Amino acid sequence: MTIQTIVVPDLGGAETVEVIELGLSPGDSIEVEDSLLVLESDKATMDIPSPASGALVKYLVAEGATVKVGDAIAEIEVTGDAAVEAPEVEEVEQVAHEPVAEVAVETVPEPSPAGSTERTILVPDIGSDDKVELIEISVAVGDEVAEGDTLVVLESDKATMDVPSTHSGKVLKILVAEGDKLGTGDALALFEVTAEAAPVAAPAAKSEPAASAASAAPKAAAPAAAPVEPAAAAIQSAPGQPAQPAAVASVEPAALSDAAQVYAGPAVRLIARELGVALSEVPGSGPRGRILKDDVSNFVKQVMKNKAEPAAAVSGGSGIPAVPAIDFSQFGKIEELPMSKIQKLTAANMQRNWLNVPHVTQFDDADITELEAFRKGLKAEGEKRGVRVTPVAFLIKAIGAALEANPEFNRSLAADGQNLIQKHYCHVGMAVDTPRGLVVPVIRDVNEKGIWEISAEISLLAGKARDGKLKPAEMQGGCFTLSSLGAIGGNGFTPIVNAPEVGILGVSKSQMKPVWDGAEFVPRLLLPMALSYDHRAINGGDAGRFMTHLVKLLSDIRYLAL
Ligand code: CAO
Repeated sequence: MTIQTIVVPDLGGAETVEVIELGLSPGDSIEVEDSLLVLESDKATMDIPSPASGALVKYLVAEGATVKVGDAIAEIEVTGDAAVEAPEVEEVEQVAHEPVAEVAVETVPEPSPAGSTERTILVPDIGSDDKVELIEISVAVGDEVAEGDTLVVLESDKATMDVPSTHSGKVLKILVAEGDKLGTGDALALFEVTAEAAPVAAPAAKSEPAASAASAAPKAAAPAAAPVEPAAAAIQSAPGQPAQPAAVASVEPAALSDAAQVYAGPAVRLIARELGVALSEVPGSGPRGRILKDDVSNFVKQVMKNKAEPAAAVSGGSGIPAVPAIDFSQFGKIEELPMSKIQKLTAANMQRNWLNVPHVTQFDDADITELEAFRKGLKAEGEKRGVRVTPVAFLIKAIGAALEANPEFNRSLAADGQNLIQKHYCHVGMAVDTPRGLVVPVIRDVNEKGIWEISAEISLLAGKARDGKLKPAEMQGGCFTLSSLGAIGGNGFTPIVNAPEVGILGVSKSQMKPVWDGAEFVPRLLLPMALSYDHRAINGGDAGRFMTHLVKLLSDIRYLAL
């Protein structure tokens, strides 16, 4: 039995790296080249593969530890003939890093009749004779590309490389397709380069001969190593970390596809491709949101489960036939009005909530005769305080109390569709009708506030909403929504639940109506209310109790003081 200690290999410039993924458990068997652990410098993510077959004895470091060249990181028990002798540094170096190159893009000038310079952009020296796969073309014909913008993304089985442009100019022709296997010197694209950028041709392959397999990957991250700076490859830059300036920082997010933007190592990308998983849809649980192998397998499990149990999934609603497009001009004069951003968001949210939430709406009237008499009595004091008290303030106060007494309504379905999140705070959203569309500012901690304070916040938030001055934070965190059309009119309506909340109260215009008191009809002011709820989280009984409680609070506001 040979125990071999694995040490941090030559990092080619980076002084220290962080241990970001320990993928095995002691005793796990491992084959040559299987990833032992993942290290990350501020520029590159590196799988450290095993130099031999065997089993992991133990890791000598923890996730998050900072290590440097030569530090011992793991022990493996080597089996059979595959035992590798010390010194391990060299052994590990030889297998640890895929040659991912100082990717200096070589260009070939072409004669141009128009006087502009056409250049063919070639795959740079990738430090290996092996072909690597082109997984992403980040530009299109006709694009004006700035120097440093990513042209394509290449991927070997160990590393992903952004290949940036050494020139500013216009893409005349793309000479490759996604999935192509490319090697050093293969033509990538034809450019019409702009005058000032033309001289930057970088025969990097010649001035910096192909790096050895042992050192190429880390060096790709070291600015000093690349003879033509903008051409250096950005390998898997971590979100939130300083990326290689010329390679990634200048790339507009829209110019990169999901594949290039996600934060995942090469091994994870390989698995994702094999399984047909779009990494952009996979939530990463690693440091700084890095996507781990487990994240991919959990994602696949969840997708399979959702297929098997569609009713349990929180999202869905696919497979519904689209409404056919119609040319309305055949019926008369029309004009096309652009939707505001808020209108588009509202449309998307409403459709999502309507499709995903099994709605039930329950109706009742609250007798607000006394409430209104009391509210009107507050008018003089309100004027002194500069606060206008409308029925909405009482409704929000009553909703807070009803949520506290009926905690089922202060929940959300967890994203897995298997759990409920009980909230122990009480923030109520208020739908506000604005010229740009519907917005829902949130009044926080309503149970800790009185009618004056709530009234002042209603005025403030409704004003900000109408002026388009609401901050995103002021529209987040709602537990339940109130939609009041009382000032506008109507007998009733069925509001759509503002998921992931599970309930919404729609209030219409109060009206004097004759009410039988057991002896005679008496005139009472009745407020029509409609409570829509998510029947996955709320039962009819819960809703009945919530509504009855609300009616009681509004019909006799002394209960609000209890
Ligand atoms: N019945 C009768 N009168 C009512 C009432 C009701 N249910 N609710 C409010 N009113 C009265 C108020 O008392 C006020 O009259 P007074 O000044 O005489 O007291 C008047 O209507 C105007 O009230 P308001 O609308 O200015 O103020 P508010 O606090 O009642 O409402 C807000 C604030 C933001 C809820 C409201 O302005 C608004 O935007 N409502 C629309 C919400 C909406 O669009 N919902 C639909 C969403 S789903 O598409």
